Amino acid sequence: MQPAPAQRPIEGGVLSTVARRSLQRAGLADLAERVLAGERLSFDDGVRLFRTRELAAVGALANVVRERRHGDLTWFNRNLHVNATNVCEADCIFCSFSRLKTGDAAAYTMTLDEVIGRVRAQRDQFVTELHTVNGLNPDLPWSYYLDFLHAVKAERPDLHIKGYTAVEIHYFAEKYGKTYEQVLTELRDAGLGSLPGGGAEIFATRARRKLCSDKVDSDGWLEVHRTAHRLGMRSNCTMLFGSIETFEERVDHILRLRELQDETGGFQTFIPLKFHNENNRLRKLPEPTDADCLQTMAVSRLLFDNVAHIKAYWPMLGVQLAQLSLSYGVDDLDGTVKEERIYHMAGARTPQELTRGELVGLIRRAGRIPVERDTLYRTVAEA
Ligand code: V47
Repeated sequence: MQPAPAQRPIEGGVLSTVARRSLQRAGLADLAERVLAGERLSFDDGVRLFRTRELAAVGALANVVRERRHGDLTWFNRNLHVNATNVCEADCIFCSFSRLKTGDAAAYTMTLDEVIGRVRAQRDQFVTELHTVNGLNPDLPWSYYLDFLHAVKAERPDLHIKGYTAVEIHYFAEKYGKTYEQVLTELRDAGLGSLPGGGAEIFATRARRKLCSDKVDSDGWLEVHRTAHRLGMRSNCTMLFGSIETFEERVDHILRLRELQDETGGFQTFIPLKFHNENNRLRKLPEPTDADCLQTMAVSRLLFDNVAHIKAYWPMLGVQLAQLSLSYGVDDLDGTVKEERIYHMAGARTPQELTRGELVGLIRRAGRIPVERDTLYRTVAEA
């Protein structure tokens, strides 16, 4: 595994007296001292941080950790999403994108010509990443995925392809009779650069059974990423929060990821994904509040002492909340995200894309320094 790209050395962030007082009021002074001393937080600490109502104090503490790591630097990239098929065998109750059979009215599977048409349409755009995730489509041959990668790379050799969640990798292994290592090696040799963090949802068995009983289990999800890291590929990790899980299950999820990161060091960023309730079977559940979203970002920053970045995915969080989260532990806003479908089918009201100038403006107005990065967090340009 290549070492993570070097970060610029940064002056440490400082906790204000006001924040210290509210942490004391919340009974979190001991925990804050341990954070400031650089100590690792425990499961119980994580639960306390989720339970407290002192959001501003938790946010301030997370901000200190963020500033110690990154100062004001805030990352984004220019990326394009391609969801090549929404036909899916899995039955995740939170999903608004799939649960379709080929031939159903809203089902689609792109031909390679359509995929290339999309990539070609970006010919004059400075896009550095193609992010592709798909349904688990039983009607496609293995060659579809390899041809997809070869064709995109032939059209745009400079594009980094971040694609296929651990759920898809597991599905490919079962369906085409391969090991995780074989699947990943063949995809990598065809042009895959890294894995996105999707499909993790919530690892705890109780919640996972309810949310997505028929896709890869937690150990399988973690094993796919362990294998990718062993092969020298980097990946991201996510948590779907704000549906039916408890605070304990959120902390358990984060700590399982932290444990794997201790072992491999291959995760680049953690992305808490806000649950959306439209067009799926959880429509009666309220979505998490803005306060819960900010607290989840902050607690994630505090618990993940070994993952460099915390990302706010603006299409699901909302542009303004994503901007605000830059003071709650977040240091990355994903990217321009052209043509996202998964969240927009679940009711996200965010725009279909942000321009580079809009992202730069959002970051600057939050008092931070925008840095355009590539998928592997190498600086493309300081904006
Ligand atoms: O795995 C689907 C989530 C994920 C809903 O790695 C939902 O850089 C909330 O993983 N409400 C896919 N969440 C998206 C994803 C991702 C996004 C951005 C960046 C990266 C990265 C990865 O979306 C799924 C699932 O957890 N999801 N439906 C919903 N209704």
